Amino acid sequence: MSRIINVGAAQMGPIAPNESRASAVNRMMDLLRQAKSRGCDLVVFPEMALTTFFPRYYEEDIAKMDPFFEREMPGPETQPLFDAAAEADIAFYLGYCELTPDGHRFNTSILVDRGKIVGKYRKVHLPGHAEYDSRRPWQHLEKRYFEPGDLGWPVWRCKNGIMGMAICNDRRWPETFRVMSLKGVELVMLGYNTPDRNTSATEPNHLRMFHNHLVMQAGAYQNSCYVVGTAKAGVEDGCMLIGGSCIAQPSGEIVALASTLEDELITAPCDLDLAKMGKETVFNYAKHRRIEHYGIISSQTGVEIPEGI
Ligand code: CDT
Repeated sequence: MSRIINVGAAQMGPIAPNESRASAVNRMMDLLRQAKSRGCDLVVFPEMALTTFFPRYYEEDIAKMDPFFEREMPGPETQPLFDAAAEADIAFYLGYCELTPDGHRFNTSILVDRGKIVGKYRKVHLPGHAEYDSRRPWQHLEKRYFEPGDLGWPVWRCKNGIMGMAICNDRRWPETFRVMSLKGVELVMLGYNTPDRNTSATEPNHLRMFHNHLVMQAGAYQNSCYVVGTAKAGVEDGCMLIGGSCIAQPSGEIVALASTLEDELITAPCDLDLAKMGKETVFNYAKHRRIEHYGIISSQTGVEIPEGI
């Protein structure tokens, strides 16, 4: 039986700080309609797809940011997206900010199929800082507003494949992909909001896009899986976010690439059986991994230069 699924990366242009959930959801429903007309089975929306990327703003009292969080999912404003996707028989990944009933805040994504949440992921690698930094033109306060995810990287069976999720900065860390690929992942979905310049150090701006693709293509190749990366792009309240949404196949090659900084759907037929070749040959983990040498990867966080070298 063929395991070709049509996948869409539904890039979104900027979301203004005062843009309503209803407006963002309408934009996503329009992208879903396009996805239906192009035969998609699965659509990946960006990180924080319902609101502006608010960690660029400092608030002393973090509860003042609660309007950017969802207390229920789906809620009244997101239910129409769930309904439209169920009607179209399209599964989707959605990034949003989660406020739990007991007061925990996470940068979260969900996988929804047939109107039901089949998977939830909470961002593990939170970038940025926790306190106001006067040297930056804008802040990146994810460490202030969110707790690190507490769910690890589960994988789920969906659309005949094994699927996993990650969020933005996670793509820069090989551990993200490797944990999921040790569970057989065949397709990793990932939404991002990436400013076009590094505000913590001096670095040529073009490297932002280079690194964006470098890490997703490497993740796809080294773990023999598809990677679907979807941006929120364009100028949000004066802060430029890169686009470059793409679908990378298990060879590491990009097979679909966005060309705008606006709402734009890119699609590719993804043959999940293509993931088999790498998993059975070069990256046959059972045959080739040498875990006796990998211990410090999970027992040591920072660099410790060995004594006497
Ligand atoms: N949202 C998010 O995680 N953004 C970061 C900004 C750069 S920090 C290295 C990212 O990884 O794209």
